[in-house]
Amino acid sequence: MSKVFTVALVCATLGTLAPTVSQAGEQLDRIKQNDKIVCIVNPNSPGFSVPDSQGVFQGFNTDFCRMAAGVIFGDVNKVEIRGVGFSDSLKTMIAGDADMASRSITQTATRAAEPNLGFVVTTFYDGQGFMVPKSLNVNSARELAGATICAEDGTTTLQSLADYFGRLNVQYTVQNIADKSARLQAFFSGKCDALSTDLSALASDRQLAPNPDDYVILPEVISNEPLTLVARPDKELQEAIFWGVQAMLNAEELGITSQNIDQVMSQLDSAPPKVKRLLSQNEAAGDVAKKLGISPNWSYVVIKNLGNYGEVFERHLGKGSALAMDRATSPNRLAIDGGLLYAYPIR
Ligand SMILES: N[C@@H](CCC(=O)N[C@@H](CS)C(=O)NCC(=O)O)C(=O)O
Repeated sequence: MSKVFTVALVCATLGTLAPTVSQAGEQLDRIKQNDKIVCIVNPNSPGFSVPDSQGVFQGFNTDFCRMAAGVIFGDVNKVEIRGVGFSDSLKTMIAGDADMASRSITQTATRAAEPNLGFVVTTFYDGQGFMVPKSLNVNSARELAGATICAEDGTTTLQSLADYFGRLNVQYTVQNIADKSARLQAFFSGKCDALSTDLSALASDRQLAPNPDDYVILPEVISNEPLTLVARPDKELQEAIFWGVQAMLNAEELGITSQNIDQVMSQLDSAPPKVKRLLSQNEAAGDVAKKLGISPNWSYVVIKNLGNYGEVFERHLGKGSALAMDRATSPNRLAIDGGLLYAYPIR
């Protein structure tokens, strides 16, 4: 990580230091002039961002790119989604060459202190873990003494490995391979005993194995990885993205889905106050739209086209998907259900 950020600090532009109030929202204005938002994702991460047969990116993370387009333009398709490797994603954002990133970036203090990285809202609460071939007959990370572990520099991964095994006083060797395909190739061909990264990435990478059933994810979770949307620092842009995610969480709490939202809209006058505030242009949703300069029906567009948070999770990552994550035991369920997703008030 340190190497990336030494370069990054030198490269960071000073543009955002301009103090005049009139400049607030200039990035959002520029995005509107361009008639699209440029969003960075992982180029090949099943469930999170992967090109479909038409070459269009699909997945949990890409839906948050579309969410931002829906909030800003009232059209979830006004987005250019670019697949970029992890370290290059941070460099691209720092250099000011993209508007946002939706791709397994942990919000850490040192990254958040970078002038050009605007951390906005955590979309997935994760932690680092380990995947091993079943044939290794290992049931716990504690049994990995002497193992060779494939991991990636420029991420939070290597430091957490050192912390964890240092605490256990266990020796291990790291195969540090920056390129994702080369790293997976090394692991699947047996050059490493284990692969370590975020649990979400492990579940996704497992789908890229010649036979996913040959691999198992170990139970240990060795770090906190709040995977967070990053935007160009800009008050209006950051608020637009933040409240777009909150609309998805509020909708889930209120039982509003892509399937029933038109029915809800047809009876909005007699709907409960919280529903009106979320969806009516005469209530909080409308006030927010005017103040931020975003689409007047931003919350409707997001829920209608993408769904509430739970729908997006289930579609790409849930039990019916290839990744088969059980949301009921995940931190990524609503706070009212015991999870960490706390819907901020739209009022
Ligand atoms: N969340 C951690 C780790 C992120 C991470 O390791 N991402 C890797 C694991 S899949 C990745 O996206 N690699 C693929 C790539 O570079 O495109 C961080 O922010 O440092």
